[in-house]
Amino acid sequence: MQAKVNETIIELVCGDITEEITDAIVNAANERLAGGAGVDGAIHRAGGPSIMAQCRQIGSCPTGKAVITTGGNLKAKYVIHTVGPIYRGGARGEEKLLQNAYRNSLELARQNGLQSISFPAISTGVYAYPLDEAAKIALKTSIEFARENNEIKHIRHILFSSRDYDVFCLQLKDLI
Ligand code: AR6
Repeated sequence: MQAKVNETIIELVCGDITEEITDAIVNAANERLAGGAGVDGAIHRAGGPSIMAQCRQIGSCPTGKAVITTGGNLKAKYVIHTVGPIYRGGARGEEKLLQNAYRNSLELARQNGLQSISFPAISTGVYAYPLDEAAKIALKTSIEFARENNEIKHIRHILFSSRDYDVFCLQLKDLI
């Protein structure tokens, strides 16, 4: 499913983010940039050791912020590593932090002259963010960014299961 917002196509896809050919893919990392399970593990495995070497140089990334490395062996030229919040009930600023993770990743892509970016469903795995709420924040932030900026032409949200894809589709229909 896709929607056009000004000059930007926002697209939902069911698939594996390591296969993406966008300028950047986004990693759902941890603050230590230490690698881990889930999409983080998959990106480092597919991208090879040069990505971790750059992460070590950078050192860390606070929750809600984003940093950029090259894409190593991936088809994408860059990996933007962001850190979503750990969900602890919703009253600890999680919504704002998740919004910041998307927003700062998009901003970093724009600053680097990138035109296309692929996101996983940040925080919805190990970090346990409820999927429908996380989907709404992800898509609202993408739509807002596309309304305010026209440099990024393609924002893709890559969902790892058909259930996640269906939840994102429902939220996108609600928002456009
Ligand atoms: N392509 C697309 N999406 C994927 C892939 C893939 N190859 N693999 C998993 N997902 P998670 P988080 C989905 O746990 O919740 C790590 O250990 C997955 O199904 O990867 O932000 C980090 O080091 C889920 O929908 O990230 C951190 O410590 C989504 O990606 C912590 O987990 C996010 O799940 C971050 O937790």
